[in-house]
This record gives sequence, C-alpha cells and structure tokens, in this order.
Amino acid sequence: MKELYFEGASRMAKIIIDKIDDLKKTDGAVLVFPHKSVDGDCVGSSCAMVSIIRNLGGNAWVCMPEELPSNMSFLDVDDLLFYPQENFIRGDLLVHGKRYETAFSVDCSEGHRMGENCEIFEYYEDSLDVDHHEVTHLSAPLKWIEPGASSACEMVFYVAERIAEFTGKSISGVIDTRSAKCLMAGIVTDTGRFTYTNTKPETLETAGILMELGGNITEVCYNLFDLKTPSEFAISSAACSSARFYCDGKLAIVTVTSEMFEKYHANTDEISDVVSRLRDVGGVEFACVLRETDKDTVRGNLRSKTDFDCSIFAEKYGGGGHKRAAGFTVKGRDINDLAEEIISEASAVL
Ligand SMILES: [Mn+2]
Repeated sequence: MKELYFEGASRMAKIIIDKIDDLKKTDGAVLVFPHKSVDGDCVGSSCAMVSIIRNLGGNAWVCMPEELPSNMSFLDVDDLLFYPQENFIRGDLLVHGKRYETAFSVDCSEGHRMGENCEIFEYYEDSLDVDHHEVTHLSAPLKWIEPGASSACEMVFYVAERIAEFTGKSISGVIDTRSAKCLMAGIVTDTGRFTYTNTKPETLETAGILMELGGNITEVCYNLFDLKTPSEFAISSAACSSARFYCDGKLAIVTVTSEMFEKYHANTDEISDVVSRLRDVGGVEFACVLRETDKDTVRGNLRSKTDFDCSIFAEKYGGGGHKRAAGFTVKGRDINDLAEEIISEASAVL
C-alpha cells in the first residue's frame, strides 16, 4: 500500500473494528449509504463494506436510494440491500429488526447526494465516511477523504487490508469472493477500465490482488460496460446521432426527452454510455448529456477531456463529482431551456 493511504486506511480500520465491538454489545446495525444515481463505485464500495462488517461479526446493510440497476444484478447482492420505507424515514429506526446505530457513507460525503435517505443518514451526526471526492469542508476524525484515490472501492480495499492486519485474519477472510467482485466493479467504473488519469500503479496492484481473491474482471467489465439491451442499443444510437456541436466542436450536447425514452421503450438509465462516447469525439473538450428522468426532473451528465472542470460546472446546478466527470439533477426546468443555458455558460469558458 502506498504511504499516502497508510494513515487514513489504518485509522478507518481501527474505527470500524471498535465500532463493531460496540455494536456486538447492543446487537445494533450499521447502515452504509451510497449516493443517488448509483454507479459501480458506490454500489461496489457499499456492498463490500457491508460484507466486511458482517465478516467481522457485525450487522450491516446498504441503505439504497433507488432500485439496483439491472446491469449490476450479476453482483448478486440482494441480501446486502435495505430499502427504507416511508415509516422508517419518519423515525422508526429499525433495520430488519436491528436498531440502527451507526451511519457510514462511501463514495459520497454529503447527505443531500443520497436523495430521500438524507434524513436517515443525518440522524447521526458522527457518521463514518470513506470517499475520494474533493470536499474541503469535511475533516472529522471518523472520515477518510482521499481525492488522490481512483475510487472509493480502492480505498475500501486498503481499509480491508489494514483490518486483516489488525485482526490477524487472512485477506480472503475479510474480502470474500463477492466483495472482491464488488470492489473490482467500482475500480473499473471510476477508472474507465484503467484508462483514466486516476489509474495509478497501486490501482493496478489492487486490481491484481482482487483478481486473486475472485474478482473476475472479464465478467465485471462485460456486465458493466459491454452488455447492452436491445432498447439500450437503439436509444443510445438515436441519442448519439442527435448530438449537437458548438464552439468549433469543443462543446457537444445531447438532450433525451421522456418521449424518446417512450419511443424506444427504454429506461432512463439506458443512455449512460452516451456521454463518454461524446467526450471521445476528436476535438470535444466538454460533453453534456441531459435526460428527462421524469416529467419534472432533468439529470445532467458531464465529461471533459482536459482542462474543463465538470465538478465546478455541476455545482452550479446543485450537483458534484470530479474534474473530468460530474453530474447533477434539477427539478422544474424545461430540458431545452436548460440546454441553451448550458451551451451559453460553457461557451463562455471554452
Ligand atoms: Mn467513485
């Protein structure tokens, strides 16, 4: 493990071991919170963390903000997931009969990125957190924020390594085969299959160990990247061919309306590959895909190639992410008006 990660991973490992000892006395439960618009990294890291806690004898579930996307069903994690009901949100803090006693966020530090689960997350002020997003206003002792790490999954792996060291367990006793697959899913997602600049030598070393632990990279990449449903293939192709280019080809934008989703019988998550395909067009510096996820809501996905900061741009619309990949969700805006506004705002800086 790189020295940069050693202190943070060791500190989190100790905190988790102590927390589980406390929880064993009360038979309480940890809820692990991924962000809304779930992706391979937040699902992978939250599921792996829940498994790690269970492998240490604790009760834990992933507090899901939405249904698991169908392309992640191969991870076979249903028994790790908890979908809070409305009565739970109103204060009945029982998770499968266990009292909810600890909040733990991964790949996400802020409650507002968790959708309706925000209220449950913020029920406890001193939550644990492992995240690789750039956040400056968080430096609590129970949090490990490392913007240099490729993914939350890579960070969870380092924590697991330290847990194995401290408890005297083997690494496979902490990270089981399914968890290895989950962690691999997050690393390949956030590194674009080891092609983005966040891919470091230690990222590849981590992936190598995960392969030895059963993280089948072929299966993970096929399911997360290559496998397409017929409707996904059709709507992605239609969306790509509707792309508009501005600023001498530096800005590319696609808008996908509810009518288009209906026409192709497609789900709103079936155009997720369009934004990176747009970004990959020669000359494009900034790519934006807007989609109506329902009549009142527009989801924006942003990608950039070099200097354009997607994270700062997404913040203007209440979202966030990384410099080269970010997103936001807005309510009550017309998708075409929003597109025009983005074109003019981005043109000013491109
Ligand atoms: Mn991530």
